Amino acid sequence: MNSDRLKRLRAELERFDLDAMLLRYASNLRYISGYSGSNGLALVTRDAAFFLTDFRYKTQAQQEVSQMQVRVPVEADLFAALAEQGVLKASMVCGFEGNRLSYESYVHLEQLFPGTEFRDASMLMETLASVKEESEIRDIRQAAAISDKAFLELLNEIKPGISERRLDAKLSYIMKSLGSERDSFDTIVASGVNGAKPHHKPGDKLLRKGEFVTIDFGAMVNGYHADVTRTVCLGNADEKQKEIYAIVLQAQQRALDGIRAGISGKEADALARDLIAQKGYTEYFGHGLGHGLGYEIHAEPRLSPKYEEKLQVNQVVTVEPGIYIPDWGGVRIEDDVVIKEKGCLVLSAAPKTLLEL
Ligand SMILES: [Mn+2]
Repeated sequence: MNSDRLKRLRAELERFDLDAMLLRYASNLRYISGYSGSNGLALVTRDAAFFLTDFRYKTQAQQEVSQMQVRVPVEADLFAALAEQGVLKASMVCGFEGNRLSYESYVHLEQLFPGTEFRDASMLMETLASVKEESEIRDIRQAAAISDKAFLELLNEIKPGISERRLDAKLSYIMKSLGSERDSFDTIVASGVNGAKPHHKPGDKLLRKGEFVTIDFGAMVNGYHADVTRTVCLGNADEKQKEIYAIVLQAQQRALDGIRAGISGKEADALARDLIAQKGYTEYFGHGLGHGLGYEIHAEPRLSPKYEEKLQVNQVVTVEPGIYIPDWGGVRIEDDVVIKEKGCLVLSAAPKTLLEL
């Protein structure tokens, strides 16, 4: 685990005017402590750091957590166990993950720590994790490389008569065979008219000749996600399919060429959105151009019309324009990129010329 992260978190505590930060969410715990189990709690103050978990994860926590005092209380309620430690005092202002912690847990905290002020600091962790270290970029690059390879293998399986669900299962098998820890998220396989639904759930529908198939998938390496989408055609594409595919590809290329540190998420989004609008399909591109990724599949920063913040060097984002036409189908093309000062580095490399299988 990179020792710098705890230091950076403490700098953020100062910036957010907090005395402590309470972490309960798995991705955040992993980021700060190195712990990759499912149940844990960390409290980081300006000069101390405690990690609590239960008996099941005792050995794992001792192996993975560095730079924090590890406690494995008999008490199963980790909030109550934290109270017994006496480190979170009534005079303190403590940040918590307002976007992750349940309401029930929040109420419980207020009861256990009367006097302590709990303040939503969701953005603190999001901001901290959005700029990637070299080792993190290496893991995402590796996850993207496995995804690319898996896609090429999968091409042999994409033929008329196979169901979306079966294709999903085969892709998962191939990715794991190539070293993926698990699927980054539930793979989307959307064929024919189903392609009009950006987040279609693969079902029993069989693929047919003449249809587009959109596959949105990703491998995982050391907890880091890849998120890649390709759309292919079964047999020869017709004129309309060629037109839509070319627009999406051109929009994506325009974004890849223009994204760099210093422009806002909104400006990045507009690179692709303006082109799709010029071609007359503005209402058929109803989602943002992309999102950050790391231990989380959807994270800061966002590339969307509402995101005014500037992109920073070494943030990793997806670039995924799409056009979705009801009762017709859709096309999405998605790559993962690292933002650099003068441009961006594309991590995924599966072919993007229109494949007619
Ligand atoms: Mn995505």
